[in-house]
Amino acid sequence: MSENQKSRYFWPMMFLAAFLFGGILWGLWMHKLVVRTRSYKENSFPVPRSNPTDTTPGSLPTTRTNSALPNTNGMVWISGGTFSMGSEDGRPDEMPVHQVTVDGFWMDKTEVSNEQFKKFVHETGYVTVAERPPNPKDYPGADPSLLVPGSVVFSPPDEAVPLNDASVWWRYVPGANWSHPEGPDSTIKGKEKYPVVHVAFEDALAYAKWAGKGLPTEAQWEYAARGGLDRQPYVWGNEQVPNNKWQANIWQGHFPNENSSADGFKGTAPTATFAPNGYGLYDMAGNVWEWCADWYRPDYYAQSPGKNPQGPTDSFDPDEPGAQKRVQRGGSYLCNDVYCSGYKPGSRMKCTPDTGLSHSGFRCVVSN
Ligand SMILES: [Ca+2]
Ligand SMILES: [Ca+2]
Repeated sequence: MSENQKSRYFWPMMFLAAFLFGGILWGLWMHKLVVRTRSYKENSFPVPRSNPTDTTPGSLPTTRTNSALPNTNGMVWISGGTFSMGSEDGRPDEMPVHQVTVDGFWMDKTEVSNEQFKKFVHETGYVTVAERPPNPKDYPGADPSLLVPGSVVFSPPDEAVPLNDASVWWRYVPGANWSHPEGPDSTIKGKEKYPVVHVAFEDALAYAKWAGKGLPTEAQWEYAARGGLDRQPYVWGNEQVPNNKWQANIWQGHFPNENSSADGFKGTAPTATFAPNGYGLYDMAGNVWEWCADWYRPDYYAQSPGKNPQGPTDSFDPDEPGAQKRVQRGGSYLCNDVYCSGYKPGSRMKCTPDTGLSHSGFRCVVSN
């Protein structure tokens, strides 16, 4: 190549080299960008990639699960942290107070409402436990004429009664269920924002799966209920009725025959009527009980792991040794300090999974 030719091709060659070098740099930059975006997506709030395909026996066919990803509208992000779980002055199953760490999770701001549950039922055709005929095998010796669909409704006596026999104020009502809470002649019309009731554990689980969510562990529930307060007796602080204003829908008066409804509500209240706790969650005290995912054991706190406890692997209730029970939390409109302090954040309740009462509801979470 002559000197002239070299000179003629110098600048085109330089442009070509610069172009190729620039292309390589651009490729590397794009690769880094893609890797960084992927990493961000994977490490930020976990969105389940698909809905659960398993179903509750005898309830949801697989073709009826919701194809939508969980919708976190109406939920609050609860940042992870460590808290003192249990209480020093409660019942023995609330002890020992122990340190528990939970990862962050989303939680419904409110109890699941009638209108939310109705949407689930309409989309899936789900039939709740209370709407199914009881299986005679589960009730040996029972009068077959009594084995009809129904649920247990609070039916207060007119006079004061001893508090050692709950059957005096609970009554099995044929035809009572989530859409007919007091019995076949009752309705939820006009009660769309009220919490759904008569929900058995498997009903709550079926709803949660449909929504792409889950039920809270007992530790998640208590951590959330405390709203950032440390070892306080109430979810709002240490005074039961600050400024003479009731902070939750519980019971005032002599239980179970006198309900003064000083808090404004004789039965359930619309969700989010009372002020939220420190995390923006409503009705973590009172209104309706809320199912948790855990089995119940009174001795669990003595052996519970310190991080994200999932509950014991089996259930035991010394009050009813033959029955397997799940945990419920938060108390209901039937709680008062004489009979039931279940509305306090450390208080624990247990219930057989097939039991839905006129004060049993739930809320959901989305966990990692
Ligand atoms: Ca009340
Ligand atoms: Ca509640």
